[in-house]
Parts: sequence; C-alpha cells; structure tokens
Amino acid sequence: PQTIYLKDYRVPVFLVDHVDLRFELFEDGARVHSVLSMRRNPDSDSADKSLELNGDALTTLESLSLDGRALAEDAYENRVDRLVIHDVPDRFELGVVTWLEPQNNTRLEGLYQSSGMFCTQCEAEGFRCITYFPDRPDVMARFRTRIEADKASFPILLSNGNDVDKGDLENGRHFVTWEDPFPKPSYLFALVAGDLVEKRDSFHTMSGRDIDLRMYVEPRNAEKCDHAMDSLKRSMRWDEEVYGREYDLDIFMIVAVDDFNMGAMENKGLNIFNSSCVLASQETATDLAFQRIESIVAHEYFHNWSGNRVTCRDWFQLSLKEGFTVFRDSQFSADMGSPTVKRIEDATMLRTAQFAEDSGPMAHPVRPESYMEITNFYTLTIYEKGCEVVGMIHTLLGPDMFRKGSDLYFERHDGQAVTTDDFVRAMEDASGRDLSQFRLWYEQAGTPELTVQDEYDQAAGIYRLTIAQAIPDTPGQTNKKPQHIPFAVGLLGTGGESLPLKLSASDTDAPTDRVLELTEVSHTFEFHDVPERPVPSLLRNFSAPVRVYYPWTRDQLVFLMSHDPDGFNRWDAGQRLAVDVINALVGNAGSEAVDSGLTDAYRGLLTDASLDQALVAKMLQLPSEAYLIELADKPNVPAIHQARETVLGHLATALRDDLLACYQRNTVEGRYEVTPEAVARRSLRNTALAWLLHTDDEEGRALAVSQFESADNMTDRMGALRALVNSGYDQERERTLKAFYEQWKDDPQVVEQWFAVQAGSSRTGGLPAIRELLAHPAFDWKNPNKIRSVVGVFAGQNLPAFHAEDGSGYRFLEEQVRRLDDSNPQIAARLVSPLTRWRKFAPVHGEQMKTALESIRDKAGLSRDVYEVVHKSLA
Ligand code: LEU
Repeated sequence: PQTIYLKDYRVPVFLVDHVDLRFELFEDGARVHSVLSMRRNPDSDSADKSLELNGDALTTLESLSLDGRALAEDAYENRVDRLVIHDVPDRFELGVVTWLEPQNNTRLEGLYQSSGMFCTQCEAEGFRCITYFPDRPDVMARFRTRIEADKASFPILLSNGNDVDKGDLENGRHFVTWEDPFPKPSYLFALVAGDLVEKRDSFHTMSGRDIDLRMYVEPRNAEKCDHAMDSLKRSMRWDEEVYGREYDLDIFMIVAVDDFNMGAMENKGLNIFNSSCVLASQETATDLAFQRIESIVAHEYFHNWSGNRVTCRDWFQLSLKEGFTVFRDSQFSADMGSPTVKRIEDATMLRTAQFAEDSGPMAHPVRPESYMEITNFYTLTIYEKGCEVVGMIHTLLGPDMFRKGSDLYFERHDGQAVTTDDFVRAMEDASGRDLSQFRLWYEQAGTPELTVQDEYDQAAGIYRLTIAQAIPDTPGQTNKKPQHIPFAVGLLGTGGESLPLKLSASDTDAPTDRVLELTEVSHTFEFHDVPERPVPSLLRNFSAPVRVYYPWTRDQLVFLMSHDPDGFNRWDAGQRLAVDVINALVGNAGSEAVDSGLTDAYRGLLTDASLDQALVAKMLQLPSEAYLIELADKPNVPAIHQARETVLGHLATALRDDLLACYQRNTVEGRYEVTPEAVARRSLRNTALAWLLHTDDEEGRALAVSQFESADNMTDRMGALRALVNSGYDQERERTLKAFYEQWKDDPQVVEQWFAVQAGSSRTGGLPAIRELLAHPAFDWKNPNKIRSVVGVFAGQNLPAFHAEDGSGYRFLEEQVRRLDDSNPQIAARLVSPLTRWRKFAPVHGEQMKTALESIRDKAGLSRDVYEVVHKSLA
C-alpha cells in the first residue's frame, strides 16, 4: 500500500459545483446515476488535462458520459480505485452510472444494508464506494438526491437537506427528492431507506426559527428515543448560548442503525448513529450509556458548525473538527452534569488509553504527517488529545478570548475547508497571544513527561518548584523541542488552607490558584512569604495531557485526598495512593502489606456523607488493571491482577460494615433520574455491592440477588449481575445470566451488554467461555457491536485471560483478526491494537504477541487497514 504525505498536498485540479444523484434501490443491488457539474479550479497551477476520480472495488462502472455524450472506451482508463478521463474541457458535465450490491457490503462503508434498511457511511472515504468522485474534503458541492425504492418495503427515503419532491412510480415504487442548499464535501453525504417509525419534536432557535426534529428507528425501538431527542434539544440550546451557533436547515434528522463501524456520523442534516449510541430507556440502558448518548448526540450536532460549515482541507486535519468538537461536547457534558466527574472520566481515558497509544508503535501527532489508511487515524490521539490541545488554548486564553477566537474562526472560514493552523491563527488574531510554540502540540507526538522538584527555604520563606519537561521519542521523531504547557498549581498549608501564590515579594493580592506557563526545558518558580513547607497540588484539573513525576509521600497523598480544593486532584491523589499500594504488592503475596492509610482514607470516603457523593463515587474506583499496566515497565499482568485483587479483598473485608451501610444509605425509593446525584447514588451502591461480593459475603449475595430481581433500571440490574458474575457464587451467576438473557434476547443493545459482562470477567471469561459466546446464536460476525462486546472486551478488559501464560489469548485474537480481515477490515484493524504493544511486555509475552502479529502479517490478501497497523508495529 501507498503512503500518503501531508507535504504532498495540492489543491484539487477540478471542482464540483453541483451533484445530481439518482439512486434506484432494488433487492439485488442499487444503481446510482450521478451527474457532476465540474470546472477547472482557478487556484490550481496544474496543466493536466485529465480528470482523476476516486473509486473502489465495491462499485461497478456501468457507463460514463461527458456533456451528454457517452465516452468511448479509449477516452478513459478504469483502474478500479481510480478513474482517469483524458482530455476534459475546462467546464463540463460528467455522467457516471454505477452498480452496487449493498446487501453484500460487509465492510459497512459506502452504501450497505443493515437489518433490512439501506444506509450509508461515507467518512472518510466511503463516497467512492458509491460512485466515482473526487472524494476529498476540499471539494465541496451542492447535492440533489433522488431516491427510488419499493414503497411498501421502504416507505421512508431520506437524504441531506430538505425534501423538495416526492411521488409514486410504476410497480409499487416511489421516490423522494432531497436538496441540500449548503455546499459540502462528499464525506457528509448520507442516504437512508427503510421501514422506520418517525418521532417528531421541534426546536425554536435564538433567531426565532422553528426546526423540525425527527428521529427514525425500527418500530421495536420506538420507545427508546426520548433521551436522544432531549439531548439534542439541550445541545442546540447550549451551542446557541455558549458558542452563539444556530442551526441552519429547517429539518434535523437522526437515524439509528444496528450495524455501524463507529459511534455516529454527522452527515449534514441527517446524522446516522450506531443504535447503541442513541437508543435508551431506563430498563435497557445504564447510566453510563445515558451519559454517553447525551455526549454523542451533542458531538454530532456540534459538528454542524465545527466540521460541516467549516470543514477539513484534507484528512491530516481531522483533529480540526474532531478535537475541537470533542472539546465542545466535553464542555457541554460538564455543564449538564458534574464538571469534576467529567474531567476525571476524560483524564482516565486519556491516561489509560491515549498515553498507551502515544508511547506505542502507532504514535502519531495530533496532525499526522502521513498515513496509509485514513480510517486507522480515527484515534484517541486525534480525538482526545486533540480535545486537550484545544482545551489548553482555552486555559491560556480564558473563556472570553476563546469565544472571540471561535467566533472569528467560524466567521472567517464559513463554507471553507481549512487546517488546524487556521484554527490556531484565529485564536491568535482574536486574543493577540502568540501561539507559535504552542503549535508543537500539533506537530510532535508523544506524552510530555514533567519532573517536579521542590525546595523550601525556611529562613527566606521561599518555596521553589522546578519543573523539567522531556518528550520521549516516537516513530520518526526524536530530539523534540520543549512545548508550551499550561501547568495549574496550588499550595496547601499544614492545616489544609490554600496559600497565596506570590511570585514576587511585592505581589499583593496573589491568587491561591495559578496557571504557570512552561515553555523551556526547565523552569524554576519562586513563591514568596510561604510560612511553612507546603504540600504542592500539581497539574490541577489535569491542565495538560502530560505525565507528572513528583516524589509524593503516602502521607501527602492522604492529606491531598481530603484537603485539596481541586476536586480532580483529590481524586488523583487517591489514585496515586492506590497505585502505590497495589504496586508494592505486585509479585508479593500477603495482604499484610496493605497500607492502613489507604483503608482509613476509603473508610472516610464511605462514611462522610457531607462529601460530594459524585466525587466519592469516582474516588472509590480503584485504578483499573489497564491503567496499572500502562504505568508499569515490562508489566507482569497476572501479578498486577493478583495484587489489585488482594487490595480489593483487603478493603472489602476491612470495610465490610461501612460498605453495607453505604449500600443501605444509597438505596432510596423514587423515580429513575439521570442527575449527577442519582447517578452517584447508584454508582456508590453498585460499587459497595461489587466489593462485598468480591469476598463472597453472604449478605452481599442476598442483596445482589434481590437487587437483580427488583431493579427498575438497567444500571441496578447490571450492577447486580456484574457483581454476581464476578463472585464465587456459581449457581446465582448461572441463574441470573440465564434469566437476563431470556428477558432481553430480542433487544440487541441489551444482548451486547450481556456478552460484555461475561467476556470482561476474569472470573468467567476464560477462553472456552469466550468461544462459547462466539458460538452463541445471538452472536453475529457481521455486527461490529457484537464483535466488540466479545472479542474487543476480552482483549481490552479481561487482561489476565488475554495475557495468559501459554499465549492462548494472543492466538485467539490473531485468529479473529484474520477472520475479520476479509469481511470488515476497519474493525479488524481496530481489534489488532492490543497486540501492537508487544514491546512493552516481558520477553516471553512480548515474543508471543509478536508471533501473533507476524502470523497476521502473513495472511494472504491482507487488507490495507490491517497491513498498516501490523507493519508499523513490527517495524
Ligand atoms: N465523524 C465521526 C465522529 O463524529 C466519525 C466517523 C468516522 C463515523 O466521530
């Protein structure tokens, strides 16, 4: 496969002003008639007379015409993924007719069928699977789309924009024509045809327009739309209030699709969602799912401005829309719920998974320099690190200047396809700040490491913090330059009070919270009038995506856990303490060594009802195995697993009565609500239950069984089921799993959860059990959600089994990747990821992982997607 480089970017030679599409949908395939109004791009200096269009093996070319005349065979060259038409005039109409077989499209790119309906996924390069086209985001055109299909089977026919015409045709067929007034890149094109129910609502915009909101779902999901609809309306209001952005079309549509490679897609006016990211009811979705749906609905809606109105020039700029939009949806979620909890969740994901990516063989900058297959670059780095980078600009500029910057960006670039650099420039121009060094965040990969040293000069009353930064080498990048890092700090006195941060002796009115700006390899900051040696609170609210090293004592961590006014750092101190305690036990059997400081701290959290319960619920989650592994050098996975289990067991035993009291205190009658308080209550209750069952507590067992049976919502039902699945109560486990399946077997979103709770359990998810799940009638190799909930969860969460001594977990993953490579390469390339980190693991494991990768590499006809990941990780 070919590598594509950012430095090779050239403006398109030909532009498309208008696209006229006619889709004829049949049972055995689809015919697509396309007429492109094209002209030479005045900004291109190319003298090339030939026109190049992208295509794909999924499309069969039936005919080609230029200005209405059929093209002779020698007038063009069809190389399947590229169509070259020789000698075209400066302005012309190109007619292309293609034939597709959506019913056989298992890649789920372009036009495909899912549960009987037709749908599309065009980002990044799916439009070329529908017809030949200059399929690149800087070619923006107006689309008109006519869809024809059997009226009884496909009463609903949707595309982007407004429906401008409809009517009946012969043979029981009908058509609808859609027109999108906004020029857009082909990746934002969408089409849906199916027998769907419609849910309607409306939204009154800030300028007084009424927008027609519609959700389309399969009839069995009709009752699962309310939450997404409410989330949509909240998002629309929020974007008006916080960013001044109003919706621009008269209709906004959301469609739920069962077979979908990703989460959701922001097609103009017609967002298409993976069912699991949009459908919810209290009985079928957990609190986590409710929150996720709210944030994904917001994310896709926000793309209408950050992505659609202003789009990407090329795919190297992907983070322009994704990083910024994740930042916008995080702000929204923080405003809707608890900002501290949201920050904790984002930082957890970043530190566990993005840091891992950024130190592995696929590490790449937020703006990559090259790729083979762009779908491999829909990564945590582009999305989450990209979000952090925008967040740091927000921190450096402050909310008001940031808003000025975003206003300028939207105004300056409306209707354009631009770069991350254009975004940064708008921020600079609006604020007057120089962000030239800051731009390195887009160019350099790798997680910066900050080493902090301190020194207290009692006589002078001066406290010095010295912060040194280093950025590790990553593939293709060495000797990196220091970056511009906003580093938020506070200092606490022995009584827990916040000390004023005087950067000079004359600094009156000093704040107790400051954002220090690091720009050099090492910086020393002096704080004056410090009466005693303080405890530093570093990188407050996780002000930058970096690792911080400071020799905290356990006493300092316990102190910060209860005194830091920064909620994030309170939580973080607890995490650091737990990590330290668990790590001390790795490879060391007895639990005598579990620090009583940790037990006491957790007891304090469990019993003090005056604390913010949402924060407490987070603080009671022990660091995950994945995070512990990420932190370790040559991790011994079974030993880490064992040590964590030991600590959990010790805490559960020592705190048994407090856990029971916490469980009871948080058991309250009342209507199910997804407020931060109610979510915290359920989370605390389910954590208490899980801990009790960890030690096979009899009372815990009885509580779990009764909670399972009486729960009126999925969070509590799943909480009880998970606790039982991970307990030693075999009978109850079997019985509840069976009952659960019987009750929900017709609901795919619930069945996915049922698969996942088993595949992720180190108690039950051994390989034989995983293979049984794959053989289960509800499992479906064509459905990405099912694959993720069994294979993905096994390799990503069931870490002791995945890293089994005999290498069987690795061979299992190898087998599944090889099998999926033909049918759905995008999913296969994602699943391979845990193996790519082979260099991190101790010799035997690393070798076994490498062998598995080599075997995948040697598969005949390996897809470009998997090729890129495997070759880069073996290099
Ligand atoms: N643009 C989508 C998103 O919002 C991703 C796409 C590849 C389905 O994340």
